[in-house]
Amino acid sequence: MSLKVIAIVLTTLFGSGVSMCPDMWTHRDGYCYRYYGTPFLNWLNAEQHCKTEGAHLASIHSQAEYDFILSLWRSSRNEHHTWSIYRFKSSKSEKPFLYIGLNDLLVNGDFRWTDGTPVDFEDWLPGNPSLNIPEEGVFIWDRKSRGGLWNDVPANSRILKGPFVCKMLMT
Ligand SMILES: [Ca+2]
Ligand SMILES: [Ca+2]
Repeated sequence: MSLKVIAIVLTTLFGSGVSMCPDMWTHRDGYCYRYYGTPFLNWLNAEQHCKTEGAHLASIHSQAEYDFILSLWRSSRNEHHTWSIYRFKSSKSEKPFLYIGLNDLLVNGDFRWTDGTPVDFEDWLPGNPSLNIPEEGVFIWDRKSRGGLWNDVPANSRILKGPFVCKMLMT
């Protein structure tokens, strides 16, 4: 057997025992993540979609995890060349966005992650969250900004349908 074949056999035998994330999911630090570039969904339906996979929309707890999710998203959307479809229209520019699990559905202004983990990291776009209008679900808005990138938007929007990232505990 060549070294390559041996490596493949070893990966087949032992590889699955190392990473217990399902196919299409990426492991990081005990969790599995999956970027969904399709279907495009609003925040509520995106969370529902994650739940059917045994996951939730991703929570973010550190700059390192944030960077990981941003790179997962950017590499995936560039690969598939689909990202221009879901650009978020504003008066000045169109920029892509990505839904994450932060929301204040229960109490306006009281933001929580759908996976129940504590809110210990935030990156709000200047002027957000928008507490005077009904906005409950958060996306990362990938635009050049002097502040952060997170924007709360209507969770059940008929217009703001886009990609999202799910996260679950590695089993
Ligand atoms: Ca709100
Ligand atoms: Ca907002």
